[in-house]
Amino acid sequence: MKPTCILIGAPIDTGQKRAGCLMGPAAYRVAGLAQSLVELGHPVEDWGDLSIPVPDPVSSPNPVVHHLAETVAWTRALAEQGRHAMQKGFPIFMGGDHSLSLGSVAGVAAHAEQIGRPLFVLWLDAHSDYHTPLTTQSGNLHGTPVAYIAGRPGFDAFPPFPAPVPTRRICLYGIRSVDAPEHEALLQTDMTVCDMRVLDERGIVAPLREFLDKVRAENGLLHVSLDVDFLDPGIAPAVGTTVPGGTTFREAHLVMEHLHESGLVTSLDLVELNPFLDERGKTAKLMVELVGSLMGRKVFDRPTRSFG
Ligand code: 6HN
Ligand code: MN
Ligand code: MN
Ligand code: MN
Repeated sequence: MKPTCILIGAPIDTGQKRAGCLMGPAAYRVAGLAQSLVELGHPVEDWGDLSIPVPDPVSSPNPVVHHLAETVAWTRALAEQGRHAMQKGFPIFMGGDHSLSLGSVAGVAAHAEQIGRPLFVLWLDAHSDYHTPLTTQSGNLHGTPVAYIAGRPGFDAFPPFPAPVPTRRICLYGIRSVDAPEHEALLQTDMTVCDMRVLDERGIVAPLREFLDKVRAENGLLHVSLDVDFLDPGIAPAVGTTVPGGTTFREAHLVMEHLHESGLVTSLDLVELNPFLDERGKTAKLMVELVGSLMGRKVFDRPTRSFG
């Protein structure tokens, strides 16, 4: 029996300054995400869009940080819903900007801890998102979730992360924009950092296989966080933080196909889609296709693969 896909919409715009990501969940629905999963044989439950109560004000020690109270409220709501969804099936968190992952991964981590399995995180992104609310220069909290997940200090306004993920279980994949304070902090860790240079030289598959082997060896759960800017802006223009030199159409599908074949992925974020910047739904449709590949769609279905 294929796992039930649970769609959770999180119309979040407050982790950055360009309006539009809040239309993301609607765009995924219009682009046919649920239908495509049903065609692949997955039961689908759409739990609708989350919302947050008007938050109490929170003061920030770093004056450039904006929308801290709203982000904390989203984090609580998503962590709660995410944990619940993990008990029922395979959650797909539809953002919303990347501040979504502060909460989605918190929920997933709480579940992993409860069932006593290690959580691994694969971060498909142009950016490392390793700022803390103290180091961010833009004040945009979508640049901070990896630090929260890894248990870096500086998140005092947030609920304590349930079970911080050791950095050796986190893999950044496709990155090509890292700020100086992030770079300095990353060098102090044993995180697997597959920047674009690594992928250009080694190919898109080999480093992924190595990370998946680690997940398998430890019987881990694997959370995948897919930022639209992982993709080259030429194929995925609907994102506020475009960085040239991203993955191609086939590279991105190949990553998803390998993730499917691994059988290891247990939850997924779709983040940073800004439908207001899209060209006739092109990016939303591509993201839905990529989810299709991750959930089992094949270009040509052979009984076995013999590529080694
Ligand atoms: N994202 N490092 C930049 C900042 O503002 O901190 C960009 C962050 C991008 C965030 O990819 O979700
Ligand atoms: Mn990101
Ligand atoms: Mn990004
Ligand atoms: Mn940054």
